[in-house]
Amino acid sequence: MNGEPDLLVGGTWSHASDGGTREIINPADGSVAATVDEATADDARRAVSAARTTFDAGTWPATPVAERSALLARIVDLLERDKEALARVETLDTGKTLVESRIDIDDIISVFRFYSQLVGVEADRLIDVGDPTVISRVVREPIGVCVLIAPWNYPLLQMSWKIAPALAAGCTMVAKPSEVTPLSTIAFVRLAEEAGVPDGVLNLVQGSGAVLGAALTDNPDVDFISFTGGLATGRTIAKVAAEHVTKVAVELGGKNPHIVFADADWESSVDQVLTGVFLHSGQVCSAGTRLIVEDSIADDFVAELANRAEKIRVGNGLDPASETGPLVSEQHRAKVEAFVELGISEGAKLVAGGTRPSDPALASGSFYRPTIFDRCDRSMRIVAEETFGPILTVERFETEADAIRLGNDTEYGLAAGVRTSDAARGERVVRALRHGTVWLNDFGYYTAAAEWGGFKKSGNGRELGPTGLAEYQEIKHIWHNTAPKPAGWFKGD
Ligand code: TXE
Repeated sequence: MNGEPDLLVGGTWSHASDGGTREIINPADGSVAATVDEATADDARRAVSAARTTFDAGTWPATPVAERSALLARIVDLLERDKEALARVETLDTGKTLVESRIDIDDIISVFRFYSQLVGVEADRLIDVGDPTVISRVVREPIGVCVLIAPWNYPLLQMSWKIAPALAAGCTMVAKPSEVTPLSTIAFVRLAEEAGVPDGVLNLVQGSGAVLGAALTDNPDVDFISFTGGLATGRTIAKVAAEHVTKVAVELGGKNPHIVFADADWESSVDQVLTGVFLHSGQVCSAGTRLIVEDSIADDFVAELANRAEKIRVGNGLDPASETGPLVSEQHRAKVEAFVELGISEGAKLVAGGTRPSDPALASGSFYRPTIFDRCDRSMRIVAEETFGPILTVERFETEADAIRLGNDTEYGLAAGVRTSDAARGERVVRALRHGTVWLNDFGYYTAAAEWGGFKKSGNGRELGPTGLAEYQEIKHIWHNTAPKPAGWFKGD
């Protein structure tokens, strides 16, 4: 970064093989936050090869579980030490408010702590095969070389959901942060090195998806690819991986319904519908971008949302007065603006936002105002597609069955929210929704101990929880006959 080498391959920091660099832009003001090395396809191959050699040497995969657990605990200590510095880097890079970045780092600490503890209690399984001379056991072994590809909205958080279980399982890995937001991952890898991660176990390259990402995924030496990002890229990666029969887990975002029944608590519903969609300017895979509200309260509810949305303080994430920051880049804002145009042309009724903020102090950043479209329906692309920006669409329903039908009427299935004071109805609806996480009278919360991932086109595989560790493990059945004798099948006479 800024002249320091940023690629870590086999324990050695180096510049890109062709000397290429990339400017990282601070989206709050358009300034250059840092210049980092831009790795090439050759660098990708070097990194995978280092991870392969380290894994095949056998020392790291055979490291006692207690040692790996202690390593993760040391990473937790260093994260605690560097919390504020890492949060500032994340804000500089993504634009999110410092408060949000601090929460990210706390969550990252929880993830490393969770896997540090979990890996120590994961046990093999003994099976009774009905023969006392046979020991049949099922053991878990590290899956091998992992390629970890993360997006730009929660750069280090998403990467930590991959690195922590991969280290816990005894894998080696190549981490590729998004080329838009690599800074916190570079800082983290330096920290992990200080914690004592052995050479070649955690390799780091950053650069474009088209060149570097493609070279990392199209490599027969890779055993597992864990990817978080857009649907189109996820499809591409799954196709490339299929060629090598490489295992893939993909988290591809969502178009998440937030269902509000008329009997829901008013104040927390208004508050959480707003937070659920406008936090981090809507750049959240689980953002509640589709409000599905009972017809009898819809007019009043939407009027209150619009009123409060107009008051949300958009600004530089480093300014404590800001409640939400800019979009991650000019290009991304252009995409969001195109969606707003589309919504208008599709006949949705704009009731809040719909423009850039007028404050001249924000003119050089990629800011966009919280935007609400009322009178939407499922035929509109603005309702069907992930906008990944501060855009809420409103649909109305009359019956519980309608609410469920609308909530499931999406090609995605990552997350959903339900709000009602009728507990029995709440339980019925959450069970009927086909989404990986469903909040009842809450929205957006998660814990490292519970699995995260999507149904349908939101992806496959799970992160976090025990399943998030199992993704990085192979299962082996060992059949040990302690008193071998001939099977006597072939007599040969
Ligand atoms: O993501 P990409 P983009 C959604 C959101 C957004 C859209 C596109 O709707 O507008 O995706 O965003 C790497 N082989 N989400 O284009 O391209 C890339 O370098 C291997 C939802 O920024 O998916 C980066 O590290 N890797 C999402 C990562 O993939 C490739 C969060 C994500 O980039 C690659 C972000 C390739 N061929 C966007 N092409 C979520 N699930 O939360 C790109 N990459």
